[in-house]
Amino acid sequence: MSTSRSRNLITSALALAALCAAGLGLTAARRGDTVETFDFAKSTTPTQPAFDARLAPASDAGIKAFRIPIEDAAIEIAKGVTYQGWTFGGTVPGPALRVRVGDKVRVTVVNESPMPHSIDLHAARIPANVAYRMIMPKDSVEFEFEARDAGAFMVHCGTPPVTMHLMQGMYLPIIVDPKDGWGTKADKEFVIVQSEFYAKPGDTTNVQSAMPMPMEPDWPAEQEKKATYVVFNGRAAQYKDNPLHVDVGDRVRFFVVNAGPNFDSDFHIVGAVFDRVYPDGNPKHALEDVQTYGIPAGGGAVFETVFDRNASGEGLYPFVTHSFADAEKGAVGIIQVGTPKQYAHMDH
Ligand SMILES: [Cu+2]
Repeated sequence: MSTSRSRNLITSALALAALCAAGLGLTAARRGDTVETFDFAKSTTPTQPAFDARLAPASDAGIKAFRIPIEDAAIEIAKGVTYQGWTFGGTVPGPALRVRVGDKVRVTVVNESPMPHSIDLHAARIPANVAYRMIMPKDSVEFEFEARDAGAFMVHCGTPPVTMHLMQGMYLPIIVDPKDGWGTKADKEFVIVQSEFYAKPGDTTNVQSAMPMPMEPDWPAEQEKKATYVVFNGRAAQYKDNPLHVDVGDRVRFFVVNAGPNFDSDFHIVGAVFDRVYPDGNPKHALEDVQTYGIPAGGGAVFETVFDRNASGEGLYPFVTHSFADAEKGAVGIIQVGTPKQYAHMDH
């Protein structure tokens, strides 16, 4: 055997080994050993001009690791109205998490605020006393669970009084996709979290400032369930000025979570009918051709509709909670399909 030929053989063997390694890598990826990390101290959901409701697909990574800081933040709960909130990740709602059934979900919550908080993740089957324990300032909690149930779930702070931590803004959505997807291909996906704010003007005693003070929690109003604002994604009526954009013909999937703390959400799109609703986000529960679907506080559902050219085509479509006192307090937005030539007058 000539030197050059043996060298070629060695090269081939090395190439084969490399291919095998690559193959093993693929198998590993398919087995779901790949870890994808999301650090919400480093990436914050844009909230201007409106909270970004668009949702990217979940990746193939079988292990998804989320690091979520708890921090106090001034948030805008209506146009020009600020509120001194407590947050997951600096926004209200906190960042949307997205995983698939079968994924291992690693959660690390770091308390960077001056008071005790905790996390309660409705998508997890896990001993609550361990995962959902109190997290003192500067402390953190870390746990892992396997996502077993598809759906749109609420995540929130569970520190007593829970209502106070909810009215301060401590909630976020987690979307769990079915193992084989939702059965239909959506062209656009959005996440919408409904919640209430109970707010009163901030204390101006001893404050000399030209700026209006942030609003503060109104505990008696909350106990009487007299909401100041009812909102989608943390700010009253933000999607009226900044509609959600879709194209004519799009199948659109909405993941709706109702964080409450007190009201139901009666989710409805004016001018459309839902082809499918998955109560609690379970594909086995699919309902067809639904006008309005109620989501309890602490619940979620998945909605699909198609903006067909010859039906709900080019135009403007308000989405609301059909409990209209709540819509008038801010739980209203607009879906803009295509580029309508003129804006119809709409009072929704
Ligand atoms: Cu809390």
